[in-house]
Amino acid sequence: MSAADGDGAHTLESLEALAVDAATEAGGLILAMLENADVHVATKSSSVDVVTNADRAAESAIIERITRVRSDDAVLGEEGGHSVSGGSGITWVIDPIDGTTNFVYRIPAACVSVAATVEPGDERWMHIPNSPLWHGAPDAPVRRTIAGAIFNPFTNELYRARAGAGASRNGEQLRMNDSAELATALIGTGFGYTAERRREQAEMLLKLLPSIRDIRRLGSAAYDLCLLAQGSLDGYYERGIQEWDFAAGVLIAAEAGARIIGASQDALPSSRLLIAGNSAIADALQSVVGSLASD
Ligand code: LIP
Repeated sequence: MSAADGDGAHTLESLEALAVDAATEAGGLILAMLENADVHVATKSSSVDVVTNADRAAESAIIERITRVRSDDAVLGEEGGHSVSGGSGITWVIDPIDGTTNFVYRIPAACVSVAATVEPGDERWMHIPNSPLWHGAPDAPVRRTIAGAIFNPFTNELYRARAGAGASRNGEQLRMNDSAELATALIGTGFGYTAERRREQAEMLLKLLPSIRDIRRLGSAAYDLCLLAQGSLDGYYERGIQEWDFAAGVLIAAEAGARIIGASQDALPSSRLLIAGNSAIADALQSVVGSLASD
């Protein structure tokens, strides 16, 4: 069934509503666990790459909520939760807590991110409004987000979007800044968990910092992209984030007017490098840091 027909539009709305329900329910769960001192911390790729039982509980709750009503969909979760595709063409990309370090330190910049994505060539979804906003990674499938939600339970901020229908925060339509000057731009970014990755990111920062207003490192890519969408950042770039960190945020930012680009004119936004901003800022960021993002 094409998403362009009435049923298709209804389907987009239902996908967005399901993302909202799953993200807000999981946000309530993790906040309750934190308030009940029921959060236990472990590590993953390094001693500073943390994961908690709240991440895993939230991911399980999100997957159960989605597959209960859409059993044919596939799911990819940061903490390993997944469901094999039943042929619907939809893959849900989930970060149960984006900004886990902030969550553990009780810094109010941690979000639940839920995105419904499709892959190229699936006729059922090729008629969706808005320019194709494909993202991919050198070693991951190319996909496009068609509906998504990001919920910050600390601030009770719900960001939501579906392709072609704009983006909102708590019901207020969002429009990003149209400032064109990199020299006065406030730019968000983030850093990885290994020394090698951080050296690369520091090199990028060293090259960019003298040319901008300032950097903001909030610790959640999903939240960075929402702040861009609402005009609280003028641009964002990061090397090394995963699809679950950005899958919902790129749609929310794009529906608020952002361009989402990669390391070069012919590179998709991906874990190699993701850049977001209005056209002038995105191009300027790419010209400064793009060449430093090796494969
Ligand atoms: C985080 C990203 C952030 C990045 C952090 C971390 P996590 O995701 O959202 O932008 O700078 O290093 O990867 O690990 O908290 O889900």
